[in-house]
Amino acid sequence: MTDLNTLETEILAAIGAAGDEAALDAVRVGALGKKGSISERMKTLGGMSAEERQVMGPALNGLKNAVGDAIAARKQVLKRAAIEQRLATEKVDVTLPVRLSPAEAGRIHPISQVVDEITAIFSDMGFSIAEGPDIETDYYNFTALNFPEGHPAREMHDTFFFNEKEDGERMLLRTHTSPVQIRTMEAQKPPIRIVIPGKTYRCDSDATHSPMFHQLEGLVVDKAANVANMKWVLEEFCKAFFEVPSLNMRFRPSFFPFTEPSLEVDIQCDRSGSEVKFGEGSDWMEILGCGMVHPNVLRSGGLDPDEYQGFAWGIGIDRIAMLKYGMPDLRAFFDADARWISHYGFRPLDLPTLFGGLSG
Ligand code: 2NL
Repeated sequence: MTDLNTLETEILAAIGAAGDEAALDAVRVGALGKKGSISERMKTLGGMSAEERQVMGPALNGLKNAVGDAIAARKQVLKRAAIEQRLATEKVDVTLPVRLSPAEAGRIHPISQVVDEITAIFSDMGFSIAEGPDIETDYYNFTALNFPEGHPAREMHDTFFFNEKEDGERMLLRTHTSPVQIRTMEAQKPPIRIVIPGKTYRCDSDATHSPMFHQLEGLVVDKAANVANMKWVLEEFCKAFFEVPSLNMRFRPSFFPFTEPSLEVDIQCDRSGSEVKFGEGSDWMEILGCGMVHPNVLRSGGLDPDEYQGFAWGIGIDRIAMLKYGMPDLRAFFDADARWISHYGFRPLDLPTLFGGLSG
């Protein structure tokens, strides 16, 4: 009997120590399974004397029931503990904001946004969008645009050249988007009304210059396209882009090899506050360059300057994106920093249109 008491104490201690249902089941098998400690003792009842059996039978049965009850009770405790544990760890905070899908969380880069805004404005005026290769020939980048061989303006562009090819020709990274206009004039007859957004390259790098930058040029060629038409187009563009109802502009004489006359355009602004405001104030800011297409450039495009004339302009996209959206450092555009893009980026489904608003 003391043997049974010891066994009971041991088994009940093991039940109390079982930390999960698997451990508890191992204790059950060890005691009540086919070869369990209690079952093995049950098997010895047959070989006992009748008197012995009368004592040991009820004692073993009692032990078996006590162990069975203790296991059942412990099982309940463990089950409840497992549920409590899951409730604690799998708790869902229903007050948290819904996590956005990747498509909704993605952001449009301010440069793409500004290109979309500008092309929306010019599309509305009847312009088409044209594109061309980033890697160009010297002819399309310079010669066709009235940069004579050996002219200092070629040096001013800080061009990235590739190694000479076998035939001695040197390809380059276009320094402006103007080669696309030459290719368009070669390929289609006037009237031409195109805008050309794209990447451009010059060997220059500091807080306000990046070796890869973005330009948007425009070209109109027709029998009577003139400076007054150009001023109207550019004024309408500036009002639409800066989202102001009226704007004073100033045209100053300048020089570009591909235009004659050449003009630089300033727009009225107010710099007295912490940010620049457009359409008001007494300051001026340079915004773009433009001019009447040089007769030599029309000839390069296969057009007779006695029959056709045109105007063109070029805008630095990066600079006007910084101006419109108050971004202080050009280099952040190309850092690929997810925190920057989530702050300055635009929602992908808010496409800029003139009827729905450009910048939302
Ligand atoms: C600027 C000035 C300009 C053009 C670009 C152009 C192209 C052809 C013919 C004539 Cl094919 N002109 N483009 C004209 C005037 C100015 O850009 O300061 N851009 C940032």
